[in-house]
Amino acid sequence: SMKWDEYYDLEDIYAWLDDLAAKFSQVSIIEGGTSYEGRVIKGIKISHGPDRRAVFIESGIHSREWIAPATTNYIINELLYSDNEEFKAATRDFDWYIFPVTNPDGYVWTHLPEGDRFWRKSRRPFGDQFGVDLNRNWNTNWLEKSSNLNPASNNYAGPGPFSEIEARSLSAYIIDMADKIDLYISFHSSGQILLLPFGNTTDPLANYYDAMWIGRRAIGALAFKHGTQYTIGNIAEAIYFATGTSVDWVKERLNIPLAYCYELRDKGVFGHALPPDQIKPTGEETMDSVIELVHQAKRLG
Ligand code: 0X9
Ligand code: ZN
Repeated sequence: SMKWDEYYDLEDIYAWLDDLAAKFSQVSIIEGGTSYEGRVIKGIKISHGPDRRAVFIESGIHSREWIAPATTNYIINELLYSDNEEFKAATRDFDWYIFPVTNPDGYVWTHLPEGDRFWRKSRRPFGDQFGVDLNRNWNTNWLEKSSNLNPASNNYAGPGPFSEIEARSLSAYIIDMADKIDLYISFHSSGQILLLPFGNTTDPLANYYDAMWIGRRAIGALAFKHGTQYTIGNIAEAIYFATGTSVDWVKERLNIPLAYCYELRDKGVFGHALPPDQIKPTGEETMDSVIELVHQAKRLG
């Protein structure tokens, strides 16, 4: 089982997911595709019965944002082990599709001694450069904002939309079950911001006011636990214009009712080097906000 006082490498996370699938009849291993270096994008499905609507969670598309997979793992653990009646109801009421590490090659590279702790992209070589920003590679307004065609850049969008096997195969997985998804969550760090689509325009999405109202409730629930303050807004108004992102793609192409991207802790102190003693409080507060999102998804559904 996981302790919440350290960050785990890919091997340990995948072994833990395998253990859960062996232990719980409601848990099965799912595969969101393969990485350039041949690793499985491994996830779990939690299902307490047929014909349920779904919650979809992905994290780790930016490999240096270690708190994102750690928080996803914390949520998985709560869904399966918590005695909290609200958490148990949320686990039972939906099918959960959860991929903690959607950029496994990058994540491994951030853990290797000869690697780079602050590597953001995938690891596919382009000449003497490496990697695509996998959160610029989705087929939605590709290459328009905070993106470029320079493989040396941290925002290299790739040679074309869905040119990268990680984004392409995960998107294919999502398409196959899209009509089940009521709530889609992408975890990133940092900045303590809850983001709504879209990143290409400040114009409000169709259900902007509902999504903002629900998001405000979620960051209220989050703050209640440890006092952590989040801001909220669409990607373009809350941070910067960015296109080719997963959340924009699920909203624009698949019309998922509720789609959010969290920029987790912190706000300008440690950034991606968030100390491990913040894993547990980040997990706790984020779980509370996810439960609020699930309540609202259920009310809408
Ligand atoms: O620039 C990004 O890709 C994200 N910020 S980060 O500092 N984590 O790199 C924000 C983009 C909006 N997020 C999603 N659409 N998922
Ligand atoms: Zn990120």
